[in-house]
Amino acid sequence: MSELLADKTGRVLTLTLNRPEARNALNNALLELLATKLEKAQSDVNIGAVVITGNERFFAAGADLKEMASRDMPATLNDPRPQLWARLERFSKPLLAAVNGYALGAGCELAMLCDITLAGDNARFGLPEITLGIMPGAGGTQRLIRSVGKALAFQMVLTGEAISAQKAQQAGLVAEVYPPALTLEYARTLAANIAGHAPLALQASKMALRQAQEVSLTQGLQQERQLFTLLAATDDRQEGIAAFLEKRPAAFKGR
Ligand code: CO8
Repeated sequence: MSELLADKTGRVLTLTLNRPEARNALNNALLELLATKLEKAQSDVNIGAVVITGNERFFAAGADLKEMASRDMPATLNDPRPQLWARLERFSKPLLAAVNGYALGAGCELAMLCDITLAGDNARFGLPEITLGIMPGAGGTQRLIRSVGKALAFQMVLTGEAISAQKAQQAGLVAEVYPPALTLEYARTLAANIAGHAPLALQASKMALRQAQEVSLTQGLQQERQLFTLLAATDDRQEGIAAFLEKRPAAFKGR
């Protein structure tokens, strides 16, 4: 069976990490599968949003330590993983994570790369790299501090200790917490709701929100205004407003 399962229901693609014997550790082959699926989903007009999930006990236990063990400094310098992560980051449609159980190291980094993270109340988010004599290398320090702030980010990275779903929600890492058996179902429902909106407006919104974490307020406001103006040229903008005024559901076409 594939290490990455794919299911398309309506406009939502669900990608399930499936290496239970290795606690869904993200080896290069699995990252490659994930990147390839997201690239296909990017150009598929029938996919409006993607949910990444694991199983009820493990989202992902981090980078594959058996694969990493043999990598010295020159091998790490030429590691394909930064490129693989860059391919995941390029996905411009809404991306959700449905996390049950452990999201550790690169697993936590994958959840943080997603736009909305939903968690089961058994979820544990942590960056245990420090306990292995290394440090986070796929956005762990950068995304975590932007998401949860200085105090908790330093605590998590320097101790390597994981936090609960409830604490992650209080800190802003997680949007909603559910009973584990319902996490995926709620994530797919939310993704379906999102995927019903105008695709170009979704992508522009995602771009603007992401930019907010990178640029000054003045630059961010300029970019937001430019994207807002561009959307005025879309059929879906006319349709969305007309549908509201005519008291009917909008029929968006993605143009
Ligand atoms: N990599 C490879 N194999 C793993 C991993 C992993 N991360 N985690 C677990 N496994 C394997 C174990 O080796 C074991 O295999 P085997 O049966 O052959 O001995 C099997 O999964 C079961 O493991 P456990 O018995 O430990 O399972 P438990 O259910 O008792 O515990 C845990 C589950 C809590 C998840 C535990 O396995 C654990 O702590 N795992 C390691 C977590 C960790 O340290 N993750 C961080 C990895 S480092 C990282 O992610 C750096 C990212 C840098 C990215 C840079 C990109 C450019």
